[in-house]
Amino acid sequence: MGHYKSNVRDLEFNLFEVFGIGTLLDAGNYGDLDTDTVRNILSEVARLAEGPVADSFADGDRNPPVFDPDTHAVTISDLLRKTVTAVREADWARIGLPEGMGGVPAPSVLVWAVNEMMICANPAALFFNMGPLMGSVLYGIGTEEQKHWAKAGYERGWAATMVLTEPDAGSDVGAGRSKAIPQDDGTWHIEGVKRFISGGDVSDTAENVFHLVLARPEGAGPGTKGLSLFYVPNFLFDSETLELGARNGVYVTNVEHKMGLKSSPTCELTFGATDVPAVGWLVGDVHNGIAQMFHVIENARMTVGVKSSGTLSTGYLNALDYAKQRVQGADLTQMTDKAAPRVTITHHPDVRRSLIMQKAYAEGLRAVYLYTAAHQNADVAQLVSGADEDTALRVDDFLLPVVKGVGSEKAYELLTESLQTFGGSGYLQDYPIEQYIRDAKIDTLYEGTTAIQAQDFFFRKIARDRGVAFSHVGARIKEFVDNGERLTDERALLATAFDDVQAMTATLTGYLMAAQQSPTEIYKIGLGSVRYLYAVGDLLIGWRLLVQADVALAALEGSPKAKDVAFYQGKVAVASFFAKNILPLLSATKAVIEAIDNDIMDLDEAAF
Ligand code: ST9
Ligand code: FAD
Repeated sequence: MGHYKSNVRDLEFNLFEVFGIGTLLDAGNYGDLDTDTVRNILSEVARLAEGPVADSFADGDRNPPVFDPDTHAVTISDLLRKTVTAVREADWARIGLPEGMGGVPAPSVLVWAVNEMMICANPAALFFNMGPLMGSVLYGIGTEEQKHWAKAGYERGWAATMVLTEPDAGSDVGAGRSKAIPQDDGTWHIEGVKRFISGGDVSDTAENVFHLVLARPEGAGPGTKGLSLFYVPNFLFDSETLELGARNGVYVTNVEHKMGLKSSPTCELTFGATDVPAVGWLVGDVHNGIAQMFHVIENARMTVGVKSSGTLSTGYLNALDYAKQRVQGADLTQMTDKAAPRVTITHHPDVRRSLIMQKAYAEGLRAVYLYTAAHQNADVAQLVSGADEDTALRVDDFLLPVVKGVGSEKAYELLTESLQTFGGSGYLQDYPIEQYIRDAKIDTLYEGTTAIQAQDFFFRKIARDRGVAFSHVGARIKEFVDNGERLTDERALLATAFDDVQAMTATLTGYLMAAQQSPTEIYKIGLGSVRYLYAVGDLLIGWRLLVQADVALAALEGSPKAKDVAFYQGKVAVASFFAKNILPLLSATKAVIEAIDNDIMDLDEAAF
């Protein structure tokens, strides 16, 4: 049995019982994809993920790719190559790609459910397969010729990267110094050094890699708005047939040694530092780089959130398996009887507390990312929340920092609970949890650190949106609170949590207004924004878990299949536990946010 444990039952519960997408599928909204086909896809993907994809997970970590600085090349192990090939050949990436590229139209909830399993079975290996996603963005924003490259490149299995970061430009992408020099033939020559580029080399698993690169055309203005987006392939090629030509002047000049995700080469890429220029093409023939790149970034942030939640899920399921078997100590009611029978650790209250917390965040984060995904298709959004097309887009945008920021932080935090369940054994490489933790830490860092997510959430997704998306989601929460016979205590707890979050939003908005007169008031938002993001995350998790519990209770009141009874009972218990144990903490967060002062901003650095 491999390390990876999928949770197809929970995915199906979300899609079919909570959202009810079967009605859309069976009405033909997504062509041949009907309910049965989607169920088959989920179980087929789980089989692939748990088997061939998961196979090289530990080996890739212990035997990471080797970089040869003389040839600028990376070599990978045969086992990792087999995984990468299995992923490519299975071609699940086709689901949800634009039809013009040969993709299969599918609701986003299905696409992300598939991604969860494929990515979390072996996250580092999946970095070799970013070509389809980058290609789909290029297909959406490129010129006609670039659309052809996107489609044909996908057919030829080309790999791809997103290239923003430089040594002095991490969170502050606008500080980037790489430049683009126009050529008479309409192409550009790119010069500069980018670092931390995932998949900058994919060894011999693809014949070509294309890089989507942010660089500043000579004479362009400062900041992100002065950046343009360029398509820069490793090998030049025939524009029509895509037959490979000469090597382009972009080379891997270093590969990082990392805490985790070791089989994903994280590369320094140097453009145009040799006799061979790094030739690039302006994407879409327009200078609108940062907005174009955000099409990639939005997908990547969602990917990271889904990866986090799915990693916690497999961590929890591994911990649960272990806890059911590990015998240690007597039941607490018999603690003074030294001859009492020894029990499995699932009998100990603290182990149960820990397991239910892991379950709550694993299933709660999944519920939130799938709710977000539901707003990526107009018909699904209408069905799930009554959002029209414009509101659906806003809700998707609004929830993204929660999926990424809260997902990555909470998954990392709760994975340490999964490890704790194993006792000392969890610290060993005999079990996958220590690697899950190392592989998951990066999720709070790349694609915008948590601080960046929190600021994006408040300033852009709430203040700039004038609260439109938040009001829509808030109205759905209120509807749930006010309507329903079941779970009355829990609904009351949710109502208080909702009021607390509303109050926090008002307080932060007050700081923003006050900053117009007194600029340092804005520090208070910076001091409170991560805390606030987590609070909204907990509110949303609590709400979605309770919605699920309501569905589960209704199912239990009917005549559920015997095999489903425990599943539904678990849904009710986890939602109730979360409401009683986590939601009340938001009142404390509210008090903290209301009492924020600027003392630590006034403190001399020397005093730290
Ligand atoms: C990276 C990659 O870290 C890591 C690997 C990811 C892997 C993902 C894989 C993808 C798929 C693969 C498939 C399988 C693979 C499996 C792998 C498993 C994970 N929304 O506020 P302003 C735009 S890459 C939309 O003034 P500043 C907008 O155009 C590196 N657009 O910002 C705006 O103009 P306007 C990632 C947004 O002060 C303009 O930017 N690095 C948004 O100039 C300017 O906005 C980062 O993420 C938004 N939320 O710049 C950098 N925000 O206002 C993080 C801005 O007119 N830093 N725009 O609309 C930031 O995000 C900064 O806040 C900043 C600030 C750069 C935006
Ligand atoms: P910094 O920006 O220097 O941040 C340092 C600390 O300061 C952080 O805690 C941060 O939250 C905080 N901070 C910085 N600015 C602010 C602010 N304005 N407000 C509040 N706090 C702030 N990049 C790519 O372009 N492509 C890739 O494929 C890619 N893959 C990566 C893979 C790995 C394994 C790693 C480690 C990084 C990758 N990155 C990639 C880069 C990644 O996106 C950056 O590391 C990330 O954006 C943070 O930038 P930085 O490391 O320079 O940290």
